[in-house]
Formats: sequence, structure tokens, C-alpha cells
Amino acid sequence: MEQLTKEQFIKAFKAQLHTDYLVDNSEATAEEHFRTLGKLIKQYVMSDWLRQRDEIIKEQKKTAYYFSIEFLPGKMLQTNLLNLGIYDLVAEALAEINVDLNILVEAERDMALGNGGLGRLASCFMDSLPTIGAPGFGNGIRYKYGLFKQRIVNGYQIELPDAWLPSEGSVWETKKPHSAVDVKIYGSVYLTPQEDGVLKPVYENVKTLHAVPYDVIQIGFNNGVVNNLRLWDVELPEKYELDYQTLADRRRVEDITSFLYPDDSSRDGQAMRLIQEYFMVSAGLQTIVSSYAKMQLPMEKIHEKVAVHINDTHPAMAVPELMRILMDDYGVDWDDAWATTTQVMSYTNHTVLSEALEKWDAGLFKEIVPRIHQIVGEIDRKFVKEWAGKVDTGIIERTRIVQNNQIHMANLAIIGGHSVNGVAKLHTELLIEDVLKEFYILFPEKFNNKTNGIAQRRWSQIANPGMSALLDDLIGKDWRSNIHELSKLEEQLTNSDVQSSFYQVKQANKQKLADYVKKTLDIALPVDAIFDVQVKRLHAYKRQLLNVMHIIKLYQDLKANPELDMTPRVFIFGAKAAPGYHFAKSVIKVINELANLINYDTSLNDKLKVVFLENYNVSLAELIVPAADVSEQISTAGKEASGTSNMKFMMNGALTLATLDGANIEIKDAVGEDNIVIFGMDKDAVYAHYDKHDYNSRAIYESDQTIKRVVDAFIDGTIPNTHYEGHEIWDALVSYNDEYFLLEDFTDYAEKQAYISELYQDKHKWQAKVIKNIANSGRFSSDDTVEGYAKEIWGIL
Ligand code: NBG
Repeated sequence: MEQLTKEQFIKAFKAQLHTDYLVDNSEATAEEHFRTLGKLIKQYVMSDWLRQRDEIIKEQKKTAYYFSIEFLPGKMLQTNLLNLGIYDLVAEALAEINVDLNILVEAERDMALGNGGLGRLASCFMDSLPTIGAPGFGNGIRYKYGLFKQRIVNGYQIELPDAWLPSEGSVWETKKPHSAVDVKIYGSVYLTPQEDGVLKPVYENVKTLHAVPYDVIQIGFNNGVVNNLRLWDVELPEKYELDYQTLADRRRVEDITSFLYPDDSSRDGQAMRLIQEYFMVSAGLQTIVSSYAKMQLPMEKIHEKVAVHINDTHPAMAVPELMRILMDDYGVDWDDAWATTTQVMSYTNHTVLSEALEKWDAGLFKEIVPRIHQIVGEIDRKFVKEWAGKVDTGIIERTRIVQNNQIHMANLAIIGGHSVNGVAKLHTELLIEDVLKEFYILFPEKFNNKTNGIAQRRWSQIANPGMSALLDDLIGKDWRSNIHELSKLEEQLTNSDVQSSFYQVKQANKQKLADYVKKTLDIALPVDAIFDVQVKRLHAYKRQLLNVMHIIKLYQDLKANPELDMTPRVFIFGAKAAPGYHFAKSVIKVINELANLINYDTSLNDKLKVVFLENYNVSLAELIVPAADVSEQISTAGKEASGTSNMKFMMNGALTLATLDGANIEIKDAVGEDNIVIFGMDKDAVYAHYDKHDYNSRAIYESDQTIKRVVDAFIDGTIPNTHYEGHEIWDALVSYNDEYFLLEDFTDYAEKQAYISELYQDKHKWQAKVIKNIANSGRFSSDDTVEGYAKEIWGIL
């Protein structure tokens, strides 16, 4: 954008406010101020945005499209101001006219079109792609309701709809009705030979959906590059309105883009989800192919200009859909279409848990996307034929796409693409050795690792202005554009002035969080305590319950000996449980009741506090992460694909307490064993239990008095109002053999926690480790991660 002065900005701001809302600056609401600023930002980047688009077409640049059913950007105002290089200017200009930028920041609603790590990663990539100057665009769904809003009532999670989208739309998006496309679902299809002998599909009784794109600006950091996140919304096509005569019919169509993750416990809900997946894939690909067609290059070579990334299996129908478009709409024959499709597509796996193995009932699939069903059947048949006689038939049976009347989406994504990657070294190893090992036999060349990363500007400059200012003083400002400059801190690890500066920044951030907790929960937190944080989705494998067990132990120790010399601790949780995940919800209830028990027990003398912050989301993370002393990354080894909050905490100077899981291992490699606290079984120890079937949690429970005492606290009335939940948890740990090995890892975990308490007393030692972590966090920048994708998978740089 062109150079902007404060005066110009103020003038434009006031004028825009007046045009849109007919109000003077002094009368406008925060929301009106926010939208006005957003609009101006969009105007500022408009010419860059258009230029970028024209360049891609004119220069015929290869472009990557990141297809994801989730994007979790959170708020965009600060990021956009920062990336445009006008943050300070705007803040000062607004202050001159008595507008506080922070209040505008508050007024923006979080865009929460995702659940957790997977969606957040997609958004970090959206920030990094323009920043590294790569032509990479997002493709997703414009859900009207994002991830539910969590309220805690009587300790229970209550889910409320998250109506994030204002009636006038998001200020960051631009509706593009002229780029709308039609997507066909249902009906039936048969093939009929044309004059030239080529088979053409004939559709009957289809339903047509009108897919309308909304383009959301993605601004690169200080480089004039603006990319695009295209989110699709559904509308009723006027041309086909007779297809939808009743109100119920119409509602059903509107519902397609209403919710992230419709309840899929019924067949109806499953159908909705499948329609969402196809809707997004078909609309996106139709547009991509038609803009490629404008280049007038051969269709069989589309892979030279287009890369499509399948983020987890949800967009895996991109494979047969591209085949369909190439064959049915552009007359490409099967072999050529297949050759180019497999070079266009690439796939990331994000979990070894069973949800990675998304499967669809073939009947439902056929009903909703009959032509795609045909094509998948043909891909499957050809796959089996190709490998017959070359490998063991068992391998073919287990890797083919259609098995027992089910369509295996991961298999489709792997067979139909040229690249399969995991998201951390260990995770990729596990894919190769275990989860996808038979695919590795067939296609070893497809497998590669891309360790996750984070958009460091959001997680340092925006979330932690105090630390950022300190860094400017210590190592100059270059780190703001080159995060690897942080390594310069290595020279200052033991400098006690530097140590105390970092300590003060941390204390100020803790105070800010404590103020929030006071305001929202009316609990006073002692900021000289260790702030020990576990924020992430609530899931059994992430083992929030192990953390809870340790808190119970501390509570019991303190009750037995109120004089116990203990470094005060504040345990902070934030976690949403999937609405249908009963066990996870029980854990939330127990945490809240335990918090009540502990926080109001004056005999504990403020040595222990527990808070559960409701509605954990990106904005809350920006408040919590900079305030953490300890980052809990305690999943059962082998289960957490990567984790990304671990990286954010590290960059903000928390010490990681971790199992050797996911990216924790790479954090350990980055900082060295002395600067991270590792405990528990590693992946081999876990797998040894799987192999030998020798784990016996009851035996541990019965032989270890401490563990018995802790576990019994769930059922002996220690924690009030949790009769039902406590029994459920006790049973999981003892009667059902503790699937995630909490009891086995407990003793080491508690010992390492005690070590942390002791270490914190030695401020010099502690701070040296803190600085070491910050100094080595640069390697987890998503700019670097995305560069790896861009060069090695998509071929766009
Ligand atoms: C999650 C993993 C995390 C990982 C993110 C991003 C899914 C299915 N997977 O460990 O659990 O960091 O993906 O890769 O959400």
C-alpha cells in the first residue's frame, strides 16, 4: 500500500464512519469503529490484492490451494494492521481522536470455523503463505455458526451456538456472486456413449446447490502480498427453486453451511456432513479448473499450474471430483486425467487416532454423490488390478478404497495423490511404521514429514507486546521480520539483568491474566505462584486427568501437612469437550468441582489454586500463553500428532513439561534436555505394552499407596458433587485398565512436578532456561513449515 500519514488516516476514518453509519466519531459504538477500520484496511490492500490476482494469471504462476474443512483464525484486526505495517500509526491516530484501539480489538468476534489444532494450523498457514510470497490460497466453508460457545454452569459444560457472523457479513470478506458455481447432489446418473464412442454421464433428478464464494483477505507481513481464503456459502438457485418447494426443503439447504460439524449421530447428520465435504470440494475445484482453462494450456497438464492440498481426509473427494471435472466437463480421457490428478493432489494426516480413518457408508455415498461414487469405484478397481500379483493380496485388500461397503477416505487421499505427510517427526515415523505401513510398502516415495509451525507474529508481537519490546531492546528489531534472530539471546542466558527483565515481563503478563480471572471468576490468583497451564481440547489421550491426579495429590499432601513448604501453584485449564464426548465432559465437571473445593479452602493458604477458564478460544489463548510458566504437554506418547500450543508456550518463555510425544521431541532437540522437563513412557514403552498386552492398572493401583489414595479421591467423597463422574473416572482408571496409562506415568510425572517447584525457587536457573527456550523457538515458525510444503510438495516456490 502507499505511504499513509496519520492525518490521511483520521480523515478517511471519519469520512467512512459518516458514510456508513451517519455518525460522528464521538458517538459511534466500538462495533462501528471496528467495522470502519476493517473497511479501510480492505481498501488499503485492494490494489495489492487485485495486482496479485492479475499477476498469477498473466505470469501463469503455479498456485497451491489448501482445502480444509476448518479454519480457525480468531480475530484478524491486529494481525492485519501489523502485517500492513500500520499498527502503531493507526493506534496513535485513533488515540488522537479519543478512540482506543484495544476497544476495537475487543469488538471483533473470533472467527472460530474450526475445533482446535488442525484448524488453527490452517490459519497459521494462511498467514505464512502471503508472508513468504507464495501463491497459496485457502478453500473452505463459511459456517454461520462456528465452534460452540462454552459456558460452565454448576461445573458442567453447556454448549451455546456461536453466532459469530454479523448480519451484514464479516468485514474481512468480499462476496463474489459473479464467481458462484452450481454443485449437484443426489439423483442418479448413468453413462451413455456419445457419437465418438466416449461415455458421457446423464444425470436425473439431481438437486442443485448454488455455491457463492466469500473471499477473505490474507495479508502478508510487510511485503505487499495479499492472498485469499475462499469460503463457500450455499444459496438456493433461483433457476432450480422448484426443487425446493417446502420451507423444510429450503432450510435443509441453508443448513449445509450452518454448522461446523453437524451432529452426525444420525444418518441425516451424516448426510449433511458428506454434503458439506462435497460442496466445498466441488465448488472449489470447479473454480480452479475454470481459471486454469483460461490460460489455454492442455488440461492433462493442470498439475504444472495447480496444486491441491487435502488437509486431513475431509476434502479427499477432491480426487474423484477433479477426475469428474476433467473427464465429464473437459473431455480428458481416464488415463490422462488420472496421471494429472495424482500429481495435483497431496494429503496431510493429522492424527493416528481412529478419526483419521474417516469412512463413509457406500450406500449413503452413492445416494448423495452418485457420479463420485462411480469414479471412486473405478479408481478402486484399477488400483486392485494394478497391484494384483505384485504384492500380497492381504495388503491390497487392506489398502483399497472400498472395503466391506465402506469408502475409506484416507486410502482415497493416499492413492489419489503424490504426497502424504505427517505433522511431526515421530508422527510421520508412526505413520510409516504402523498406521499406514502397508501404504508405505506400496508408495514409499510419497511419504514425508512436515513438522507443524506457528504464525509467530501473532504469538509474539501481538500476544506479547511486553516481551516484544524487551526483545527489541536486547537484540534489535530484526527478529520481528526474521524470527531466527531470536537465537542472539543465547549470549544472554546468564545475564542477570536480562533474566530479571524477562521475569518482570512474565509477571506483568501473569497479572493481566489474574485480572481477567478476578473479573470473570472472582478468584484472586497469587502471581508469585507458578502458573501451570494446560489448554487444548479435552480428550482422554491428552490426559488432563493426569494433571488432575497430581493436583489431588498436592491437595492431599497439603491437607495432611498444612505447613508443607511448597512453591505456590496456580493450575489453569481451558478446554472444550466435543458435545457427544461423555467422558471428557465428566472430566470438566471434576476439574470445576475440584477447583471449588481447593479455591475456597483457606487452610491451604493460597498455595494452590485451580481455574477452569470457560470458552477457550484463540483470543483467550493470546491472553493465557504469555502468562504461563509451565506448559503441560502430557499426552500418552505416540498419540499427539504434533501439538502446536507447545510451540507457542515455548516462544513465550514457558518451560515445557512433556512426554516424548509429537513435536515435544523436537522442542527437546532444540533446547536440550536440561531446558525441558520430560517424564513418562516413550512411544516404544507404550507400544511394548500394546504388543505384550501386559499392562495392568489395577496392579499399580493396589500396590502403590499414593496412587491408590489419589485415585480413590474420585469416589470417596473428597470432591463434592461428582458422585457419578467420579465413579466413571475411577472405573476408567482401574476397572477398564486405564487406556492411556495414567497410573504408570503418574509417579514420574509427580516427581518431575516436584523438580519444577524446586527449580522455580532458583530464579537464575529458571530464567536461563526460559531464555533458552525463547532463543530456540524460531525454528517452529509456520513461515518455515509452509516454505517446506511450497517447495517440496506443491512446487510453487
Ligand atoms: C490435530 C492433532 C495435533 C496437531 C494438529 C495440527 C486433528 C485431527 N489433529 O496434535 O491432534 O498439532 O492436528 O496438525 O485435529
